[in-house]
Amino acid sequence: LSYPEKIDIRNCEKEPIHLIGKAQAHGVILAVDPKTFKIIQASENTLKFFGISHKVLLNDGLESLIGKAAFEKITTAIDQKTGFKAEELKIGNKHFIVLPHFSEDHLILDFEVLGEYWEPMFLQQQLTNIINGLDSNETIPNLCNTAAKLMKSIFGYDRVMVYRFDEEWNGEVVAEEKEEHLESWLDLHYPASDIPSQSRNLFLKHKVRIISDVNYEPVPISPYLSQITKKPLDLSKSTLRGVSPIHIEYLQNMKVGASLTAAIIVHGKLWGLIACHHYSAKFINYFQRETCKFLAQVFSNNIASIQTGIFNKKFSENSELRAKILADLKIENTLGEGLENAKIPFISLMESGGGAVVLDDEIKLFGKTPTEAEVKDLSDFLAENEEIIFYTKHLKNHFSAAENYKKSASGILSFKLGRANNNFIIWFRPEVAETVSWGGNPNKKLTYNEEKQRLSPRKSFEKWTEKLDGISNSWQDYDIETAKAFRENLNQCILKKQKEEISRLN
Ligand code: BLA
Repeated sequence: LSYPEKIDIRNCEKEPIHLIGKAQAHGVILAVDPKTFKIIQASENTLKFFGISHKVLLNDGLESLIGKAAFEKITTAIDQKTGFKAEELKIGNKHFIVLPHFSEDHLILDFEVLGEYWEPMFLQQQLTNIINGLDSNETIPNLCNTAAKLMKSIFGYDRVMVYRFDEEWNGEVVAEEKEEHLESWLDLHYPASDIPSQSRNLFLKHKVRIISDVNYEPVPISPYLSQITKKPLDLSKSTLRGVSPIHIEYLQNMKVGASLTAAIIVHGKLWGLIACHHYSAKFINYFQRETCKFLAQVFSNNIASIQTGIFNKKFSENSELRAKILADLKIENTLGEGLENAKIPFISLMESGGGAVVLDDEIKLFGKTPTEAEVKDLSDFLAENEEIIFYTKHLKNHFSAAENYKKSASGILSFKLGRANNNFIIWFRPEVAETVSWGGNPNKKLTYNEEKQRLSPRKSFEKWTEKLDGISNSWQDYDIETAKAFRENLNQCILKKQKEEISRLN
């Protein structure tokens, strides 16, 4: 897909934002051929920053622009494959920081102004505050609140949000720290399409991104196509990559003037974002962004360790319950009868409204469930499924008949028993009547301009609420591990029974 192809709000996922061919206006992007060290592409704002027009720079050697010392550091890093460091340097009488990286067959250099200087002592204090502040939280909500507070106090954005993704990449604002006069967006939900997958994937790479001035004039990179690859430059790792016009429109509709976004990555997966808004232009420099990266990293590690603690606790509680249930299973009963007679119902192994045992065409129901006939149909559907363990919080998405019993079974977790394909243990989760609401007054539509607001959190919220139908609470990793372990236990029981029967027959 070439850029700019017609991208609108229906095909966001397709926008190749890494090939945008534009820079943000707060710095200069140069592309250098690493064989000749000639500048082959440049953002068209070099006159403003370096006092030299981009036309003059093109085909010039890099060394004459950045000086011998900086040039040597960069070439040494290339020779020794040591990885680049940010370098401070002077061009004319201006101080810059240059951030080199490789992209395909180009050496890309991002030049930014040095910006606000933090004394080492101040920096050290911030790092200590980050570690101490974040380490002292025992729950994820507390941790998120602390992270938002720290971000606000260190970087001073008007609004700081911790934005958490669900399994389908919808998001929710789970913590917020803001200037008092702003309306709160805490607890608001947004659909996955607001941050399309290519944007989320980039966050795994660059981790922190600023948009320093939402109302900026995008700076073209000239020439648009690289002479090496005959394609636009891949700016995935450039800190100065221009912003998708769609996202700019979104921010403008929110009246936001600048943003800082940091990735929260837990076990290699994007868990959420720290999203900061400012209501005028705002630049934070490279060193400050590194501090932000550090904060996000400590935050992420703490989430991982709290999650592990929760997992271990739940799993060990469940192990005890499982042991009790198994102790009650009598060899002379069928498994269905055994689970029916056990003092502890198996459905209590995890949060659920009800459950079913489907075994050798016999169905036993526990708690709140669909009818027996419906469970029979459902198990026919499950039998066709390859997976041994199947779970969803949105069953009717997979199996439309589930519309009829979404009240009791919007979500299911099931596993296949033994070697047969049509024996199951199933847990059901009821539909959650989510009490989500739009912050502020949803009826105050007087000032609401449909066309202008087509890309705005309020529109997104409407889109998101439409999707709420027939959804249960999510299955957690400890639920899934419990199911696996219980399956193992029951399979052992089945084997034992089969063995006894065989020995009886002999
Ligand atoms: C990017 N959208 C983003 C980003 C955020 C959001 C945080 C990353 C910002 C960045 O890269 O700096 C969304 N921001 C939010 C949300 C809140 C917020 C939900 O503050 C809630 C408070 N966006 C849309 C639609 C499309 C879209 C409908 O709403 C597509 C049709 C696209 N969003 C879009 C794109 C990007 C983006 C393409 C990447 C921007 C870029 O990196 O150039």
